Amino acid sequence: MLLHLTRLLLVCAAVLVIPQAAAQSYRSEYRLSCVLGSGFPWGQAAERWAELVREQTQGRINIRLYTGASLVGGDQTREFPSIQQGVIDLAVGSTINWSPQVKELNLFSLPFLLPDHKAIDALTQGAVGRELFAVLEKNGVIPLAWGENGFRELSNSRKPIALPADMKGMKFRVVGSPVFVDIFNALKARPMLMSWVDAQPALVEGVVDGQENPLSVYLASNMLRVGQRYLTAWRYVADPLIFVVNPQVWAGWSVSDRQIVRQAAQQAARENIERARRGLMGHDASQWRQLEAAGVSVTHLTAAQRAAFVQATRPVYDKWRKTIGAELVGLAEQAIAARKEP
Ligand code: X2X
Repeated sequence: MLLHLTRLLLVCAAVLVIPQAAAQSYRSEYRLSCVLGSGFPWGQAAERWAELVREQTQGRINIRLYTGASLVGGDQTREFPSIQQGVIDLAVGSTINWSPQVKELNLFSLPFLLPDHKAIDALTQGAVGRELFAVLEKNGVIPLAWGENGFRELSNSRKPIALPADMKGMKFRVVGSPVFVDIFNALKARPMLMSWVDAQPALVEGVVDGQENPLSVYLASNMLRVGQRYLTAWRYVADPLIFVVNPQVWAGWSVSDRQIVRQAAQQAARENIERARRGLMGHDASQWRQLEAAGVSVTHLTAAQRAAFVQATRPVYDKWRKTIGAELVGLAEQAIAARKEP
């Protein structure tokens, strides 16, 4: 009887002690990595996530934001391995920057796969999104929500671009995966891989003629000031963002705190997508108008011009379909075909 009681007491003690032990593994601060700062929808998304978590955990989880990919010396393509290794505890990262390590994430960089925002949603909010989250978990991170940097448009300092032939020989800064090198080579341009940090001086000094980034990034970093006067609305690829946590960090939190972190990521992501798309679409095209008012020369492609770009980059699409996985690409194509058009 006494033995039983002792055992029972030991079990009770263990039950009481375990959560405390887990609680003791909370750190005073967690490091959140992000490429862009609070002047951009992307940086705002990271800030919002940190703020919601701090508030809702009453400061138990205190997240500090590191922008400019500063935890990896500005080399944004090293961000993913650093999350795996625990140098970074949390991140709001772009599929482009993580695609060198996670080949499936190149899906969003297949040229002209995604015609509109509904197509992005059809992937991230459906079976493809779930499959990619499973891939990320296998790669040792905990994915929590999809956000958005945006459709990437083309800017340059030299001339309007409406056809692949206009790009011939021009130097463009690209980042991330070799798929971008393939795309710009297929268009007979000269791609130069460099980080966002290095891209700024390269644009100022004219080391490159142009670059590609979402309109929000073009506007917030004031690319007109560095001579990027010509903009082509070609929407050739998009980069969704992904909110993730390192698995050891995740395991150190109580179940209810994990729930808070997950829901906060989902809320910050919803707000981020809304903001990233604001001013770009039909009834509210204010971002485009803002550009034109500032003196940017904007080229909107006709259907025939777009078709010329699609055709020129088709071999890249076919090559990368195999690298990404024909099954996953097939699933994505089906989901896009079945979406409700905007
Ligand atoms: O470096 C870029 O172009 C940026 C900021 O858009 C990414 O991190 C993919």
